[in-house]
Amino acid sequence: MKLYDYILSGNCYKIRLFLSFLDINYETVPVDYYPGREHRFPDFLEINPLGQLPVLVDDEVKLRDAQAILIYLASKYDTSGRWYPRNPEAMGKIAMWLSFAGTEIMNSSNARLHDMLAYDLDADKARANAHAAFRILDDHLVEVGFAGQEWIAGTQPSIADVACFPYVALSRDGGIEHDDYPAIQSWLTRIQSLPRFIDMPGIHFMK
Ligand SMILES: N[C@@H](CCC(=O)N[C@@H](CS)C(=O)NCC(=O)O)C(=O)O
Repeated sequence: MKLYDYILSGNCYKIRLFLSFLDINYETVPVDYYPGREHRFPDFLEINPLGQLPVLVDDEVKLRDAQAILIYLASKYDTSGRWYPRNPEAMGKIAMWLSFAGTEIMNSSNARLHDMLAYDLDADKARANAHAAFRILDDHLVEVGFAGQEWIAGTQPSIADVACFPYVALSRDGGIEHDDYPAIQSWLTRIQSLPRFIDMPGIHFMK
C-alpha cells in the first residue's frame, strides 16, 4: 500500500493516523507540496487530476480524498468493525461528520495555509467560519456527552473522529484557539490517549 504524502498536511495525517490505529504497514511517497508544489506537476496530476493530497494506492485501487480513503480502509481492514459500524444509523451519522470534516472544518486549514504558507486566502473569514464549525462540534459533543457518548458518532471512536481531529487540533497554527470549546478540548485529549496514536508537527499533547 502506498500513501502519497506531505508531512505537514492534516489531510495526509488523517490517513497516517488511521493506518497507525489499524496497525497497517505502508509505503510513503513524499510529495514536495511546499515549496516544490509537486502536487501540480504533470506526473502527479496523472495520479490525481485534482492536484491534491492525499492519494492512496492499494493494489489496483487508487483513491483520492481523505474521507473516502478512511471509508475504504475501515471497510477493508478493520476486522473489529468498530471504526465504521455497518448499521444504517451509524453509517448516516458518520457520513454526516465526514462531510463536515471535508467542508466546514477545512476553514481551519485555510487559516493555517494563510498564516503558515502565505496562501492568498481571506484568513479572517476562514477563522470566523472555523469558529462557527467548532461551536457546532462543541455543542454536539456536549449534547451527546449528556447521554454518555464520548465520541462524535457513537460510543466508540469512529472514522468520523479521525477525519475531524487533525484540523481541529492544528487550528492554533491558523490563529484559532480552543479556549471557548471545553468539550472539544476533552475530546482532543481522548483521541490522543487512544492506543497507537501518532502525532505530527503542530500537534502537541493537550490536557
Ligand atoms: N477533499 C480533499 C482535499 C485535500 C486537500 O485539499 N489537500 C491539500 C493538502 S492538505 C491539497 O493538496 N491542496 C491542493 C493545493 O493546495 O493546491 C481531501 O479531503 O482529501
